[in-house]
Amino acid sequence: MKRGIDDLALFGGPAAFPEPLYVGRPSTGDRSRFLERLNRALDDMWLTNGTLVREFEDRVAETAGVRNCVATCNATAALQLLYLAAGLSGEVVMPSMTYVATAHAARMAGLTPVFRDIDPATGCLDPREAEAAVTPRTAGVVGVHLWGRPAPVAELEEIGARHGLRVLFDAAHALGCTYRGRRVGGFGDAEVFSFHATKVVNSFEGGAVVTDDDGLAGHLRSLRTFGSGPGGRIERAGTNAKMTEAAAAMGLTSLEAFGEVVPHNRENHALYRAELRGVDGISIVPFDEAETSNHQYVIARIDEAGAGLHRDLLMRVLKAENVVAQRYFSPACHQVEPYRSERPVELPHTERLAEQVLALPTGPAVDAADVRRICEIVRCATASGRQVTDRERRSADPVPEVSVRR
Ligand code: T4K
Repeated sequence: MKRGIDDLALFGGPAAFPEPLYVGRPSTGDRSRFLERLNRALDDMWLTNGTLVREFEDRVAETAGVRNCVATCNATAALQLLYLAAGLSGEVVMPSMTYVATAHAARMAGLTPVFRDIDPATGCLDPREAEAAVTPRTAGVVGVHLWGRPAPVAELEEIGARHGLRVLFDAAHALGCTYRGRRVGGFGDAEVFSFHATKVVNSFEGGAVVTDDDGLAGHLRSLRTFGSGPGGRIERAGTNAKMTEAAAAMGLTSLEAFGEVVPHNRENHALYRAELRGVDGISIVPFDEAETSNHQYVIARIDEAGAGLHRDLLMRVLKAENVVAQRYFSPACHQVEPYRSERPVELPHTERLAEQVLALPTGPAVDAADVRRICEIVRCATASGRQVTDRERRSADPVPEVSVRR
């Protein structure tokens, strides 16, 4: 029990967990099914360019309700290929409140990311901000379904139509989520999923572009595979961004577990909200009850004025207890290099959110008892937030100089 701040591990109390509890423990599914698939690839001596990747692409397309899925080695590569295949040049407008991969992929494709502010109510790109950033140099708009909460799809699609822009979505967090009852995957020109180990469905590393545009999908397949076309003929410059058979074996197995993981995540999310309801300065970012979400992230907002301690200090309090929280996403993209130096911009809503967010552990490796314990630590730390802040500050202060009388 954490009754007072002396019980906190940061100040010498026993850690709440004997082993670290992480955000983003992989959902690996039924190991025997995975090994069966891996053995098949080994028996066939077919380790890449094989049937497991094609099967995985079919399953992902089915899950997202789209015609085409082009699987890649990771989502950053998928984004980069999409920017290229969409024929963009010049500027792309995007939120800064995202993982830096959204921006870096554009930059690596020769584009200039133009960051605009979020709607503080949703954390997603504010469409009015996005439209105000459109200039003759703008080639596209990128929406990000932050933490699985859908971007303002209709508004961004309208902006695209009004200005003749490509509209793309970074759906790295949003497999299985819906927008106005429709599954994420078929919006804009194309969307990109991530299957990184920490995602709700993982393929060790992996990503995919999904789209209903057959021409765009063909172009993406070619770019992913050395620029090759039908019969393996090289028809353009391309790269090697393929997914391996081992990755697809994990992807398929993890996808089979998806149906069980989501309700578990939903329960964890609801429990966090219930346990932290009414705690000053702490709120858990909610999901729209009218939509389906995969609930893969539990995002707490820590308002220092109410909680008495800063998000970073709460993170250290938790870390001492073996609870490894993550700042998804802080700093925001416009606050890091090269963007910070090259195109300084002030985005007050983004900066405020980035200062407050903390992703808490959830997923198949985290159960209700873990969530209750984590919330107990948060309640204990925030009940005496100012004392925790003062005590930590004192312990971090250099030893005061002793004046010596001569
Ligand atoms: N767009 C968005 C909006 C994204 O969030 C991302 C990636 C992308 C695009 C690009 O997707 P990918 O190219 O990665 O497919 C992570 C991931 O590397 C990254 O995929 C993810 N988003 C981002 C939000 O988080 P880190 O540096 O926080 O992850 P890492 O590897 O330190 O793992 C976090 C925690 O997860 C660890 O403390 C422990 C646990 N973990 C991690 C791994 C890899 C495990 O328990 N097992 C594992 O195997 O970036």
